[in-house]
Amino acid sequence: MLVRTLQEISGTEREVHAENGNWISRRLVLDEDKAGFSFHETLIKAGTQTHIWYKHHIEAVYCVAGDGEIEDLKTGQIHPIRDGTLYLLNDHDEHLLRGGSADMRLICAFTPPIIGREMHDEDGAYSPHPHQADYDKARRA
Ligand code: 9YT
Repeated sequence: MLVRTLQEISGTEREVHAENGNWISRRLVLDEDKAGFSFHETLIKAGTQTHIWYKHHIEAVYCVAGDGEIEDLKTGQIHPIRDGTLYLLNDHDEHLLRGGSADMRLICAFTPPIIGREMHDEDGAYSPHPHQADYDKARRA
């Protein structure tokens, strides 16, 4: 069993700040923890917009505080996000994530797991996992 608090990882390698200041990711569970997924708390700053397109990962995102919206760039649909809203990026969905009037606190799970200090590339993606093909096969992608 592993028990870890946000306080313990705050200010360490497991806390990643977006270069543009739009978000902070606190990576509570990483690849090295051998869970098969990674588990993060992400703060999305109010009033920001971030282009995201996880080409190699599936992400589940559950909002526990604040407000914002997600725009699906394939369909043009805009969905409000608030405490109790989940979205699942199960089709490598390209989207815009917007912070609303109060910072959003999001609980996020990634498969394949994030390894460490991944940052979005110019397309809004993270690099593939070293065993990407195994993870794709496991979810019959
Ligand atoms: C919701 C989202 O994907 N935000 C970007 C940061 C990401 N959640 C992370 O690396 O924790």
